[in-house]
Amino acid sequence: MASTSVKFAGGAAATLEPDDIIRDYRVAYRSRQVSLLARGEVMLGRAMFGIFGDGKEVAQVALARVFEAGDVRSGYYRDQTLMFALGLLDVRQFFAQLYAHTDLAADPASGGRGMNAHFATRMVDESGRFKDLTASAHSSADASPTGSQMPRLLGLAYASKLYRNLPELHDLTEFSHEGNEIAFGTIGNASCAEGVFWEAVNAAGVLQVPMLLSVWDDGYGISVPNELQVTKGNIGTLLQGFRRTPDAPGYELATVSGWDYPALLETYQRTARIVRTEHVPAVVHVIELTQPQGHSTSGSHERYKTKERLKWEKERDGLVRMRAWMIEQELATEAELDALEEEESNHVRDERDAAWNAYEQPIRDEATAVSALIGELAEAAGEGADAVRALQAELSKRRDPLRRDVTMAARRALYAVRGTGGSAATGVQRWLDEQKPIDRDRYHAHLHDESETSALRVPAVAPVYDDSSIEVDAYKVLNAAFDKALARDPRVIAFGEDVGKLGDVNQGFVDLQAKYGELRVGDAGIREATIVGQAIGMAMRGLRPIAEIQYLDYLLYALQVMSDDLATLRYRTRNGQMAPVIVRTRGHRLVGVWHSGSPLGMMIHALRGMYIAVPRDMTRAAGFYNTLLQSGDPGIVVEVLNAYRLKEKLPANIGEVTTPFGVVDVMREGRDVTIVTYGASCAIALEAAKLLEGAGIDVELIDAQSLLPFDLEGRIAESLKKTNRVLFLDEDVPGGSSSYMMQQVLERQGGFHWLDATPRTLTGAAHRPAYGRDGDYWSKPSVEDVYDAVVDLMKE
Ligand SMILES: Cc1ncc(C[n+]2csc(CCOP(=O)(O)OP(=O)(O)O)c2C)c(N)n1
Repeated sequence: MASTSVKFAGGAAATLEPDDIIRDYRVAYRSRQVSLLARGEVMLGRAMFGIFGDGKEVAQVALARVFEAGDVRSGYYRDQTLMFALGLLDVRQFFAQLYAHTDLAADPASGGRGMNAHFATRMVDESGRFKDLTASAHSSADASPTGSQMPRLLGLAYASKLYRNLPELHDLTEFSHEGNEIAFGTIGNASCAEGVFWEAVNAAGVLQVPMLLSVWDDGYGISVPNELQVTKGNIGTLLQGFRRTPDAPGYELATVSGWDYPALLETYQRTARIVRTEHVPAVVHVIELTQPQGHSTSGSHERYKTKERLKWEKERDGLVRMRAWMIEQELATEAELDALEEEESNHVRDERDAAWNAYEQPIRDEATAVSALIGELAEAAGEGADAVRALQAELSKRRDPLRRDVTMAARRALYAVRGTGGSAATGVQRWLDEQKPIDRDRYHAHLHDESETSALRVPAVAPVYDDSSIEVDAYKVLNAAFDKALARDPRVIAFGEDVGKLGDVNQGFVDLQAKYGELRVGDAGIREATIVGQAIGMAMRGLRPIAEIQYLDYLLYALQVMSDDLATLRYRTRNGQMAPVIVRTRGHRLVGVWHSGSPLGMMIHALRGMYIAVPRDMTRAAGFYNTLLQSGDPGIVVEVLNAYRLKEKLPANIGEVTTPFGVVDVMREGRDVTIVTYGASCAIALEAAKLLEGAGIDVELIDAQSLLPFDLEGRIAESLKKTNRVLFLDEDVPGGSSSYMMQQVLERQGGFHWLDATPRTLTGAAHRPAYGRDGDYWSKPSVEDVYDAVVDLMKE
């Protein structure tokens, strides 16, 4: 083996010892073996689906060389080699995830929840607190939608900018050493056709953040070639307009072949140095990459690649080229590399077997236990014994039983004996009961923060009014609360369209940029998806972003990011990562198709994993912000547009007021009928209740206050015990969040038992509101509509 170090063009840091290079080859080769054997596991039926990083190995060992402790990755499913090289993943863990092993010790990225090759490190400890993120490199948790790593990547990089430029953050050394960390992104060439790619790339250029993005270009997105993905068929060409010049900030750009190890090393060393020191974003376009086994286990690439292309790919296989280069450089002999490869092949095979046994043995043990239990049941059963024996035989026959096979056999055995079987049946039932909490933990736990920082555990603090409490325009209540929050905690960062200089379109942040600076209260471009993504990345690195979406109607652009990334983050990492983001927005009735939205049904269905508050006034809104700021949960607060104009009394303790989630407010007590509503509809319902007094109808009016979660105390069902009638009122479409409220009350709270009349909903029309006050009157529920609906209900 050669003993001299190898110097690459580019000089400086680009010197590697031969042992380092051999280690890189070892990791790259190991990774290839993983791809080959893992594919076999899918073909064998031991895993449902496989997608692997073959063809990208050499680029990734070179990229790993420039990572430092504290750096963070936001990438996608091709990055197994990078993860191996960084020591953030081992072979056994890779296979454990392939098998969906639910033991966190086996699959620390997701505890069996993530799909194969969805990488993540544990950034949060068991008690729900951030670990010291600067002690090692980390990977944010991958998600499947192509391009979805981009908005989060922006935020991970932006956090470094804040940690560097805000001295008040410099002592938070468990998150950053003065912003010295790079956020590394990876993306496939075809995913660069996604809108969020361009939005994030543009924003990173505007913000000048330390982001180094690698585009792994293998020419295709599954079967669709570059020519049909991006203009000119070349993402690198398109990005040239982003290149920085002496008089205009922009991007550092580089192009390098994915099989050329020395060139890759040199490119990454040079680029990372610029990104880290100058805080300039960079894209490295890695071209001529290959995909030896095709896109995934779902189909073969021979179906869409020509023979010539397949031959071309073979010739450019990075492993083959790196091996030849090492021999040519006399870094290793053929025999030495043969030996290394054999060692790695054996290692990967052994680790695969160990991962499979660790996954399968506990299930086999469960199958044995249940088989014995239902065997006893067959003996004791008064009827159905043959059916139970058939279930037992079927279970025993399964070579690789799944956990569901075991549970299904136990449940169906009980169905078959129809209440006979005595103590044997009790034994089967006991086994099922014992599994319930275990399966809950495996498959349901950690949708929200379950630790002491849960938003549901933040103590409620009611507003306090004293002699000095004056009536002010409602926005001033919010403004005072935000002022206190910014003063109290340097991690609180507010941003959005027109939030900085203007102080937002309704003045919640007015004058606060002047007081706290542009980085604490800032303007953002018009880019809803990456406003939310920016907040996700920032929150994952310890900051407390309040990200504003100017109007609720425009939340749709950010909905994908919230639904796929933010709302699933804690769940998909099984409590390994969190992003306590606050999304601030304003909505409900104003005017017309695009400024009157109240699509709460859409939100509560798409955003499980977040909390959603719909406060009817700004004091309550301020209270929800204060609650969320103390918690580890992400949430959305929807402010009521037409409540800014009203007057509210400014509480003396506005900095401390907290509004609890899942607790309703009874606005008016009454005997005859319960109206359940929230947000802007509260004022409509209150006015209707006053009119209904004249008709001798006494309304109990309940403001839900938060929809996720919804009335945890069951207060509404209590109300139904008294009134026996209920109307669910809101501005969403028919069957939207009104139906959700109905399900929560009638089914979850058991409210159905107390009803003497049909439960009703009164909602907005099925279409968006027509423009103008008249359009509003006929599109959204009016006071008169509520009056009529209640009178009608009382007739029943
Ligand atoms: C939003 C979305 N659309 C479609 C898919 C299905 N899909 C998965 S991978 C892929 C191709 C991605 O190609 P590229 O970005 O070039 O990455 P590569 O797999 O080639 O590394 C597609 C279309 C997806 N996961 N997400």
